[in-house]
Amino acid sequence: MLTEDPIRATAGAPSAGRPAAHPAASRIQDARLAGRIMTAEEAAALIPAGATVGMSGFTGAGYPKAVPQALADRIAAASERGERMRVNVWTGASTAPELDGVLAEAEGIELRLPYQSDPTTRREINEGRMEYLDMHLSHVAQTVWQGFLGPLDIAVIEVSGITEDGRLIPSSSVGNNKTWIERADAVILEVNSRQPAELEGMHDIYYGTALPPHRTPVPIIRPTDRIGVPYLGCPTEKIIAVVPTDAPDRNTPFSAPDDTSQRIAEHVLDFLAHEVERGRLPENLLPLQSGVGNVANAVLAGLGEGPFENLTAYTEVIQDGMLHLIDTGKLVGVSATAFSLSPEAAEQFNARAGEYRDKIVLRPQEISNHPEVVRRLGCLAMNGMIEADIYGNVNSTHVMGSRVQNGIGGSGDFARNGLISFFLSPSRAKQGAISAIVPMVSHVDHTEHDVDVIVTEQGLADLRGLSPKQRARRIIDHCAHPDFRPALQDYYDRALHSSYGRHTPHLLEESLSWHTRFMRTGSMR
Ligand code: 0RQ
Repeated sequence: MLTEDPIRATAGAPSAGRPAAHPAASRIQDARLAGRIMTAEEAAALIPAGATVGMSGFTGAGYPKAVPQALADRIAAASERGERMRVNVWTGASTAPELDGVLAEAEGIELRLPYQSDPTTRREINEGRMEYLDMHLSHVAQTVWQGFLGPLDIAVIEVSGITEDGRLIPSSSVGNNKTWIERADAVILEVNSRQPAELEGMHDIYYGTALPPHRTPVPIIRPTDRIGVPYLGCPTEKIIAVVPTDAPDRNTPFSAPDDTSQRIAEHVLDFLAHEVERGRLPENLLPLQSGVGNVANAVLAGLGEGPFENLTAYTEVIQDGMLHLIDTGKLVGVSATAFSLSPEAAEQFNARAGEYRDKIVLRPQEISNHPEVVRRLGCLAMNGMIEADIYGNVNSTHVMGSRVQNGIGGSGDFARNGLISFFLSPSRAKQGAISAIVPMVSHVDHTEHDVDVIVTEQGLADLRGLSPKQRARRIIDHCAHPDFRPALQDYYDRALHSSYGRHTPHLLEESLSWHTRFMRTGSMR
């Protein structure tokens, strides 16, 4: 949790004389842009009602920290006057209370994309007051370039500095910033002096993307290959405001892995060791992709204790576990698009950012998650899920088929294209009332064709090379919780004998009854 209100404490000083004293002022080296310093309120006033705004930010890192609050204040003031003001908000991924939270609270977002994890935003979406477009994170830039999402009016981008010749030093995430800057009619920059100056040189911004038929291969052969430049470019005339800030990223506290996460991690580590033994994976494995959250961190912590050396990662986010693996020398290189650290890990990173520079590359999310590169490198994709069904279809996004939790994020980019796609989850949710293994998922994000390995604390089901009926037996036996296993077995046995077809046996009148029972009684049992 933040201990101070970063917006009030650090937003740019009033334009009447004080900006030069702001700690971020020395980060604005370009004299032309120093002349455009203004307050967050002045900058927010440049965003018209109904605008589409592309904001920086990815998993709580590198999002603008002052302008969204000022915009939310404007929206709230308009509402008090009886006027309705709303904007469309595009980001890299999830942001923070100071962006999604305040704008959602003000009911100021008409449409949001592509990934969020903010409770207020989630409430607004699920109560039908906000439109939400959930997309594969690697697809966002090309969809924007194709024009399906309409024009982008303004980009609001956090950077960690501006060089003398106007190049932008990216912040703790890259996300879609390159695309937002290129596509927006006007750009507002927040220059955040709290981001370590040593971030300079860590980024790799690739300017070689194009739409078909002009696309050429993305020339990444090893996870940390650098194929671009360390700076974002933006024509100076496009920049209409520069707002100095001095505020930390929202960093989610990290709790030590619980028993369930640890058991899931143990199953994954045993499996990886087995794959090495069988000669199917090299001793240093293949580039790791790991989702966010405690289970992912537990797997990374387990790797820290395990026998694997010289590991690499080609992933979206760098969380605590990855930093720790770098510190222990086990992880020799990471490609990502953002950090997602606890306050303690962020402090440690900020103090020693320079030491990490040759081991970490931060890229635009269309490259960090690029299907071509993920397939070439053979990533080991490990993501969380809401539920899986007995045939291996996975729901990552919707509770009871209709309430969105967060979004698909990058899980699909990696699950479909990685060499081995793992989905990890406790076998039960909500104090045991819900089974994560169900007869039929209530929403499909990853089909049976994209899911190789399902892991719960009960065990691991390796589904590679198995037919639907073989998969069902393995998932029920290895992954279901004993409280639900007999009922799953019973469903499968009856389906086997009275299903319309015997290839993927189902009892359609019953297949979603576990979910309807939960909605009716509060339990799937
Ligand atoms: O709800 O917060 O109300 O307690 O879902 O569940 O167990 O804390 O697990 O934080 O790892 O999230 C799939 C959401 C899992 C995540 C998901 C409820 C549960 C809890 C969270 P509460 P946990 P996690 C890289 C990859 C998609 C994006 C992705 C996710 C809450 O992993 O968003 O993979 N994945 N990106 O109680 C009802 C069930 C449930 C359930 C869990 N079966 N039914 N509720 N919950 N299972 C990162 C990015 O792309 C940026």
